[in-house]
Amino acid sequence: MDALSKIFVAGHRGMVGSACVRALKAAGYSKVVTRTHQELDLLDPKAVRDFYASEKPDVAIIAAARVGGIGANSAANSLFLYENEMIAMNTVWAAAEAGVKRLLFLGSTCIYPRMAPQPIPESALLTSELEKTNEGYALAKISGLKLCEFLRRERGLLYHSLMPTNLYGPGDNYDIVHGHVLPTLIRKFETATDHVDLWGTGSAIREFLHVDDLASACLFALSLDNPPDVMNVGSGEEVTIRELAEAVKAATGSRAEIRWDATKPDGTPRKLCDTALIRSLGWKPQIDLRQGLEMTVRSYREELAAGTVRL
Ligand code: GFB
Repeated sequence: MDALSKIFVAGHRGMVGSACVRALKAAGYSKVVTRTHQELDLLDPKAVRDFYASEKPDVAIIAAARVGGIGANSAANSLFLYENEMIAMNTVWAAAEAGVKRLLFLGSTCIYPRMAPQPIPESALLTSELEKTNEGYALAKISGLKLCEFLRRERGLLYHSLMPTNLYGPGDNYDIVHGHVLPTLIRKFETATDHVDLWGTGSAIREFLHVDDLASACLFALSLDNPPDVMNVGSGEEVTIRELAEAVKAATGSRAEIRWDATKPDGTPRKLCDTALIRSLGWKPQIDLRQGLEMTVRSYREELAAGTVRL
């Protein structure tokens, strides 16, 4: 990939896609191609084939997906499987058919087994059962990364994948029911009067990565001549949901009392990815959780004031 490459970013209005576009532009890539959902329905194979045939990008970054937190996933595994499978198959297969030479597919560390060894190495893929709350999403992402792997082996195309840990940052979805835990907690503390109701027991352990760090990992992966098929991307910083709640409370300046609703699921008990591989090749994160939380509370307030926040 060089400064003159034409780069298609699928999902440029989402948190990950928009961070990739910002990072590409900041790095001097001026030929970035995007399409809104109205302009191109990624669930429609013919529309996606026609798009690649007419635009002929050199590189594609597949950041489009139906995403959501534990509530959204567990209530609609069928939809998460169907839409993400279609998006993955259409965007990757049609790219290969159109002769796109390089493609970066984005997944998630929820593709790994529920009881994977911690920190989770890439080799844990498909070694035991998945976490039930997000099985549909995980299966679709596993199909996508496998399709990239097969096309690379069979056709010599440089298609490869990154598996980021739980992400947060500007442009996140702050929907209380469907959102991921970190943005949801920001909104709950920002709108609380005297208490906040949080889900589960607070004992689950998660790792969080700022989306701008993921975007830098995407550019890094695309700069490698012979990237691994699958690489984890994480911060290496673990917190319990209880510790996260205290950190969000501090970052928002809230005084609300925290109450736990143990009737709601904890999900995977622990999810820390092993990032030895990407670090050994020369990438590392720049934004720690405390700093990232402050930046994100600020961007939430700005998005709210500008009327652009996704709720
Ligand atoms: O980000 P999250 O919804 O999803 O975090 P996962 C869920 C954890 O946060 C659970 C606790 O332990 C919840 O019990 N939690 C506490 C809350 N309060 C809340 C709350 O108000 N809202 C939410 N959402 N959680 C997702 C997958 O798993 O991770 C996706 O479902 C994807 O497929 C994503 O892989 C990165 O970390 O459990």
